[in-house]
Amino acid sequence: MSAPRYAIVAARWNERYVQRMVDAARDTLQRSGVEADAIDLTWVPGSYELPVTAAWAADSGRYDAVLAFGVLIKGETEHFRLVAEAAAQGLMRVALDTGVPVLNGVLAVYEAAQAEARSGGDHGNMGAQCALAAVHMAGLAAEQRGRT
Ligand code: RBF
Repeated sequence: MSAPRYAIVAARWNERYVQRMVDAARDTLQRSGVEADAIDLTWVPGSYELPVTAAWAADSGRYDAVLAFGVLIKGETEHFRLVAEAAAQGLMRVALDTGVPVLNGVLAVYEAAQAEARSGGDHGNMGAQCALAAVHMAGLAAEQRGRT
């Protein structure tokens, strides 16, 4: 079996927090034995663009899992919730349509401090959590392929 490959798709909005999640994801994947050059990163404008980009990666057949990262911080309106829900549903659809595990690392928070806490602060790092989940799911997907 060929060495596992992972795609990371990341949204530029609130990039400072997203970058920390991407860094933690890379670090955790590599600590799990993934080669640095087996991780491909694609930046997109915002979280709303994550699902189609995840679909391109999943459809390519090159990746064992796709990790999607974004940060939505509530402004004056509920727009952050709409985008978060659209991203979550879109990412789930990609996973179910392709059978490739897609990890949802999109934070939807009320204030920047909550994003800070979840991208390497008091509440851990969503990037590392998604990377561990990605490795787990890639293993399950490989087992599943072995059964069929
Ligand atoms: N994208 C994010 O990833 N995080 C945000 O906090 C965020 N806030 C937005 C707020 C508004 C009012 C709008 C219009 C867009 C926002 N986006 C955000 C961008 C969105 O994900 C997408 O890139 C754009 O809507 C273009 O499709």
